[in-house]
Amino acid sequence: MTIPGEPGLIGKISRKTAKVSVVGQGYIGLPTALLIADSGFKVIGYDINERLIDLLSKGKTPFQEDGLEDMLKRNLVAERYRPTSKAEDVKGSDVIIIAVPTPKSKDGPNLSMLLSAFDTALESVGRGGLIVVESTLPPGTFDSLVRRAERRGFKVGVDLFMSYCPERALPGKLIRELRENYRIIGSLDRYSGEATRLLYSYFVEGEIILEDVRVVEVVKLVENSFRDVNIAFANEVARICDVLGIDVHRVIELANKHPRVNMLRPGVGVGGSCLTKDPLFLYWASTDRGFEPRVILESRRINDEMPLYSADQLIKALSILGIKRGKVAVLGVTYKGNVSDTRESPARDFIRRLMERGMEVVVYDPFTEESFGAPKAENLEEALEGSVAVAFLADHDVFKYTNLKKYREIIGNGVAVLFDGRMMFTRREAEEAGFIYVGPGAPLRVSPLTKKLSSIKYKLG
Ligand code: SAJ
Repeated sequence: MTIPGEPGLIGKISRKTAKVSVVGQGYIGLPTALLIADSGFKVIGYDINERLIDLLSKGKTPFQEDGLEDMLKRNLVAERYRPTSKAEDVKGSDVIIIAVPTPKSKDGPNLSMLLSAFDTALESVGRGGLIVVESTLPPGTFDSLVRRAERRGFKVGVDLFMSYCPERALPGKLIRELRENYRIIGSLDRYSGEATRLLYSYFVEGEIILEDVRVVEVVKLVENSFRDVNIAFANEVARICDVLGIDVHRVIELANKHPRVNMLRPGVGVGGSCLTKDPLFLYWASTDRGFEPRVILESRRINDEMPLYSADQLIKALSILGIKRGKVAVLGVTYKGNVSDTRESPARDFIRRLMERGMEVVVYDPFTEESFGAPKAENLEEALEGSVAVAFLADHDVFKYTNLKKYREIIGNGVAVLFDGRMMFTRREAEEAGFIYVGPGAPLRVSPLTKKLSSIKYKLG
């Protein structure tokens, strides 16, 4: 099947003469297109967003990922990658990869972008070509895409090949994980799977496994549900520790010494476009077929409650310290550290609640312009000066590897609470710098050390 002289699709892929197009130039489509271009193919990067295409044509990426901009520049110069918003440029492609978002709506998945991208692919793919879906699919969707293609007159497995190869790379480490992770490919026929495997083998260093497509649909959702459920457990333990008045840090540290325990980190909440919807795709698919999952749904609820719970925890701590109003410096509003993505970020609800309760919120985040309705500080100093609390919501390295004493000095005199939304510091570190430490699973405690190191008089009770 992988003989270079073979006249069909596999032959073209093995000779690298196949015309490859990637529909959707976002978080996954762009790096995937560039990796394929890097491996020697000519790649069309198609997106309906003209402003994005404009930006890419100038060699600029809309988000930050290590190595991405260099890859873009070098493939533009080598004319191996061409961004376009014209659907006719995709026409006659031998391979079309679909990497558009499949978001959730209120009661179910929203497949409108996927279906429109799929229709573009059907209109554009050459005879005997391959359509690979990278977008996350709810169970049963691949089958309905096959039927959609057949309604348009294609014979899947004969004159059109189709596969599902869900992306599973971690934002923040995208290029590395797209290269190194193992991939699973689902298809109904062997040729589709083998053609996809061959194409991906040019840039994937990890193992490539062919599997029943129905299994692949579920695996992708189970992976993200597993992570979401495990974070929910950590968040639940954090809330237990809060009411018991003990530190979750130490509990997790010690529990994780057990050979079969590996707890994740509690925090201000779970954001991003993946964990906030994939578990629900699984929940909806199962509920529709007669079994209503409980752990998955409850975990989503627990994680969704964390931003407001966290904001209330900070407000309560300040109120115990006698502070009803004041400036809160929110550091980091992206959904996690070292990324510029703010989709579904817990910072949104956290900031809204603080502002509703009369706090003066100022945001500082070197990764994004977003500030969720709060004023933005030009720099760290401006954010910190005169604040009563500093809330770390995204664990960017610039914050994590910082000198907390410097932060405390910039704040100036008065009570300064450090709200640790991402378990970035220990209580001791914060207290040694002169902060009062609080966070999910880190209840308010004004220790003798804080009292000694700080010049202020606490009004307790
Ligand atoms: N988070 C915690 N505690 C933790 C770990 C994460 O609160 O211990 C939070 C993060 O701060 C963030 C959210 O969870 O708000 C999600 O972050 P993440 O790093 O766990 O995952 P994502 O959403 O960036 O990427 C996930 C990954 N899935 C898994 O690890 C199983 C990635 O591999 C997938 O490719 C991606 O979803 C996707 O696109 O589906």
